[in-house]
Amino acid sequence: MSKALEGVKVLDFTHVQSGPTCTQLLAWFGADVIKVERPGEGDATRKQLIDVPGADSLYFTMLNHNKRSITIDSKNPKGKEILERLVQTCDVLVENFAPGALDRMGLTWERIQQLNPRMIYASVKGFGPGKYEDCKVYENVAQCAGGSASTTGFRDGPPLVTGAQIGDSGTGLHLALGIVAALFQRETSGRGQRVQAPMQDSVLNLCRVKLRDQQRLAKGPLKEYSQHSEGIPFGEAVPRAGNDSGGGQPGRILKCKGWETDPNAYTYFITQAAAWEKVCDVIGEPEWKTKPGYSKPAERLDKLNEIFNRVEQWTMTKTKFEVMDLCNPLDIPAGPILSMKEIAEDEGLRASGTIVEVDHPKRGKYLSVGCPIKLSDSPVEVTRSPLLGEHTDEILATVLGYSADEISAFKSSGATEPSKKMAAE
Ligand code: CAO
Repeated sequence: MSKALEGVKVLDFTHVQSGPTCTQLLAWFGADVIKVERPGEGDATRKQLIDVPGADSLYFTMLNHNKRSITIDSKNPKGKEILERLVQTCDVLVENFAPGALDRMGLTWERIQQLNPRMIYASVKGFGPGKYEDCKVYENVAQCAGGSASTTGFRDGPPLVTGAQIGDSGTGLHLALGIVAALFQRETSGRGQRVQAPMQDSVLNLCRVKLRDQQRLAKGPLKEYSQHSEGIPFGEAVPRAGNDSGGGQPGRILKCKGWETDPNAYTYFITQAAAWEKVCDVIGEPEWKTKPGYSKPAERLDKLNEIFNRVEQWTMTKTKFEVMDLCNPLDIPAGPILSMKEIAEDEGLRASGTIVEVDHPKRGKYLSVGCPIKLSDSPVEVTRSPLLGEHTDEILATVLGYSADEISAFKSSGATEPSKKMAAE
């Protein structure tokens, strides 16, 4: 069966997490992703958080499946020449270097357009144009600058970053969509274009509901926030809302049986208006169905703490899975708080290919997250990440059409070896 992006060649100049997430998705959809790495060193994550001595880290392997690796010193004249040849041959160039780094390699947008007017040139930077545009940015900086940290955590605690890598992987997803849209437009325009997804903007996009609440706040208190039922006045900015539901249906994280010893014995529980009568029955408060002040959603807003405390008395008598099993048939939305251990063992996620076991020549078998997006006509087979420079010869021969003699001439130019400066470091 063919793949959705079959025939698309991606020159992958990405490193760390944001860019590699994007190009991994493109590879899973069938693109030929050629990862260009610094000779001798490669993507810095290869050597970060090492758990198996001598093998690429899980950080690297889990973000670089289905790619090929070529080592090129982009500062060596012969290396520059090869890079320009690759720009002429590929459809997409993806990079997430610090601002200006690609320009300093000689690959400005103007030069790229001269070399290949059909090239789609996609970049991740921390910030878009403005006073911070030259900053280097990592995940948590983006979470803070994009509005996530100020709205995450509890009102009486400090801002919090989330475990979900919304700054890096979230931006990679945004960039991948931009690239696919640009490839589609190129079908009619015949031209490439620039695609930019700043991390701050991508995080903000994921925090859209908080900007919604910022504007609602000007009109009065946010009644679905628990601080409203606690009688605590709101300030000028959207506060941290703990585990309150971000939607119109009140929800909280509640303790379940075993919470005293198991840090994940909790459930998310939503008192959805449509299921209110069933909630009342299941927790043993049937009179709340008709009781004034409790029967209508708007009347309940100042009593959410009392109501959730009562629901929690019930959930504490059940395991998180029993809560799920009892609530689901009644259409009461609830969900267990799953640990990473439980997720790793989840049969459903394994069956769907979202959790996959991959074999690697240097580290053996390991678990990874497969492609979470399922295309019925473009199935994904996850293959291991490349070793550093593993496909240098193959790419020179098959993509650029180099003969064996040309490949050895290229190699003796030093462009695939660590530069003296790098070797000394
Ligand atoms: N050959 C020779 N040199 C190479 C090379 C190659 N194949 N590949 C990279 N380099 C060089 C670059 O040219 C650059 O050199 P100069 O600064 O001298 O021009 C240098 O390596 C380092 O690149 P960098 O500045 O991007 O790397 P860094 O480790 O200092 O910064 C990061 C990392 C992530 C902070 C920065 O790249 C960045 O801000 N990227 C954009 C935002 C982003 O994606 N952040 C998310 C990262 S995941 O948390």
